[in-house]
Amino acid sequence: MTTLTRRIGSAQLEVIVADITTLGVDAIVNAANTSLLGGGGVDGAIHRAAGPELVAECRTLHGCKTGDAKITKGYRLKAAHVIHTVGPVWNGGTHGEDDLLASCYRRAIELCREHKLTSVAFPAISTGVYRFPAERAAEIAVRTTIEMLPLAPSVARVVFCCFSEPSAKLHAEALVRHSGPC
Ligand code: AR6
Repeated sequence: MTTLTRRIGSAQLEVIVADITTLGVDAIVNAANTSLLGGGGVDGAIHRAAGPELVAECRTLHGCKTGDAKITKGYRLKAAHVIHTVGPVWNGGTHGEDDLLASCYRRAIELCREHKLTSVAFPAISTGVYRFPAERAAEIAVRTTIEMLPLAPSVARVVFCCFSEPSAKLHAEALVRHSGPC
């Protein structure tokens, strides 16, 4: 199984294959929709594991724009917080999809900085129901995260929590490209 750990500056970046709802990090990121009221995929799994208090808090947030992110508590999750972000629906790549996906990672890490969080786990945002090509998404995820780290010194650990071996391989390859082979 592909797992990889790289140190970049003072932060550790990891690629793992896991169910993100099981991770004991300060925040897990949710690949939500603009309503923030739940859905399928990782969104459904996070809401199921967090319990009904999560959707109750989400109702107070009045949705979220594509490319933006909002934070809630984690309720019954091991993670203390959930950062809900809304990735773009893939529509051929000429509708700003790359920038919107990068914005999800940027806004999530900005929230980590604002809330002084030290560890955060990302799913492969937009690569499921929203059909963003997996390799292109992994490159954007890793590159944007690494670009943001100097601006978020509280963040000591970032986990790319993949749900399949092929997804982990793509994230590991991107991490090696951006951090060197050893
Ligand atoms: N842990 C980690 N990753 C997961 C998990 C899990 N438990 N479950 C799925 N994934 P998707 P999107 C992976 O479809 O493409 C929802 O209905 C999955 O394999 O969850 O951003 C929302 O409400 C894929 O790699 O999110 C929106 O309407 C990745 O998570 C819409 O789907 C993202 O797949 C968002 O679509």
